[in-house]
Amino acid sequence: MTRPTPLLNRCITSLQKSCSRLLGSGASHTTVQRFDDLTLYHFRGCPYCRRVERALRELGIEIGKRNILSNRDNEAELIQGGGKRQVPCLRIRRQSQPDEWLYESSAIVRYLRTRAQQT
Ligand SMILES: N[C@@H](CCC(=O)N[C@@H](CS)C(=O)NCC(=O)O)C(=O)O
Repeated sequence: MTRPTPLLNRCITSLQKSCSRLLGSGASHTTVQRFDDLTLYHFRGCPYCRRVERALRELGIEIGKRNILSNRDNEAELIQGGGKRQVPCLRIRRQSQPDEWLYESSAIVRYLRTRAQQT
């Protein structure tokens, strides 16, 4: 068989990239990164939480999760630490500094994207 020309090679590479972008948009990562400093406060049925959970899957990030409806302690922890009863909320533990409690799904997804790129 004859070898593909450089132009054909470039076309194949470009097609492969487009396909993986299209297929990858809803797919999960094969490699998973675990971030032990992050915890997501959430509850089932919350559309904003689903948005964050989808981003976690797409980015291949695994973190701890605390459901505030199924566990009153989790709810109390969120209100006391974060200041309000709103989910999703991402708790970010920092060394020798107070924890950060990040509200707003769009801000959480942005933060997760940055973290995924750092490693
Ligand atoms: N703009 C916020 C909206 C979050 C939101 O409205 N969450 C609802 C649950 S879906 C909530 O926590 N409401 C307060 C409550 O249920 O007490 C975001 O994008 O995260």
